[in-house]
Amino acid sequence: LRWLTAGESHGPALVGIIEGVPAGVEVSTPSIQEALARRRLGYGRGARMKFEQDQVRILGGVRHGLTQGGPIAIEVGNTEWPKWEQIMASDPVDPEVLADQARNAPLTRPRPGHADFTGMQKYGFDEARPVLERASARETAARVALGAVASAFLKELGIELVSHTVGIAAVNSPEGSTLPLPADVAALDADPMRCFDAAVSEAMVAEVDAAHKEGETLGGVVEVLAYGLPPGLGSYVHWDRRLDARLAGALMGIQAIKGVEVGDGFLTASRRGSAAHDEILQDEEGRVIRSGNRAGGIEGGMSIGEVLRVRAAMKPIATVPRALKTVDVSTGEPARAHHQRSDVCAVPAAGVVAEAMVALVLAEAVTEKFGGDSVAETARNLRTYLENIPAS
Ligand code: EPS
Repeated sequence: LRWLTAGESHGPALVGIIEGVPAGVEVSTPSIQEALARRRLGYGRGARMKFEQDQVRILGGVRHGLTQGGPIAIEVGNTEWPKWEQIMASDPVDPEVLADQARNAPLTRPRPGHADFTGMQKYGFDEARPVLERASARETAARVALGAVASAFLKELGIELVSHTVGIAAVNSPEGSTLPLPADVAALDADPMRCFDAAVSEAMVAEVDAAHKEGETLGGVVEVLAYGLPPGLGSYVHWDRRLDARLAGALMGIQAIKGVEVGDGFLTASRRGSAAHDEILQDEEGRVIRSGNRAGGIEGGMSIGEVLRVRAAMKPIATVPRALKTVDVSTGEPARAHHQRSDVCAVPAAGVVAEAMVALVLAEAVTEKFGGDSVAETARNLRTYLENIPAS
């Protein structure tokens, strides 16, 4: 499986291409549109989330609602494009036309914490527009569209994903809280913070309101759970085949993510060995069970057949209304970072993006292990494998 996205934040569209998805997976424009709508959820987003629409067009790889085995191309059009048609035009534009556009003013006061400054140095730009256009988390819309395809494939194999917010700034769900199940997704999507605990969610909303009033932005922690994974996805035989390594890389590849944890992660480091691991036991019928899931569903770089549990920590958004100190690169003088508008907090959306990234990694691991040119063949291979592995 391989995939790629292209496009800019204020360009005409984002495009995603995914290759290696077997034939016969149910995918349709409404199903992708629905996935994208979930990314727009969450209390604390800025005005842009309201007026801008994601317009989905499947350009290839799907026929009459089913994948065909070839590369799948999805366009996520941006309804705001007419406002940016000249500024973001692919072809040269008359400089006089551009000079009239306030939106085109050079962005010479890079934001600390953003790709702005180093991106300008690296690519040789004299202002930050070209950097932020591609660095923008708007690009995650294309990933969510591709993630929807990966999730649909996984679902046909009985693998279902859930994402939720577990922390906003210092407001956290208590350790060991009940995990949401696939049946809880609708309730999570209906919660303003996509948090499973109503009281914690309320405190999170209050935290966002307080930050908004003070011109601040907030980060937080999201968790992704995968139910129904067979044991043996990924491998211990080489570092880059480890499922946890691949998940960590994928999650760190989301804009603004600064930390990733598998299972109890950092907490496990503070425990003694006897309290850190999930003991292997047998139930009354002799089936192997675990005493818990502190490992988060992965041991030795492989899924173990328990619920997968990974977390990602997002830093506060770099476009801080209470603008931070920077240097104006056009004058070399100290200045305040540019700021027009921003989200206070995009953590609930980051959960949906993290879910898409986990789906893409798992879909890849599944195709590696079970192959199959049609989803029926993949399912058959999975079934045969499960029937033949030692259960105890
Ligand atoms: C983003 C900044 C904001 C977000 C944008 C990502 O855009 P702007 O600076 O134009 O207000 O709204 O996210 C989206 C448009 C989206 O669809 O998620 C950033 O700097 O990453």
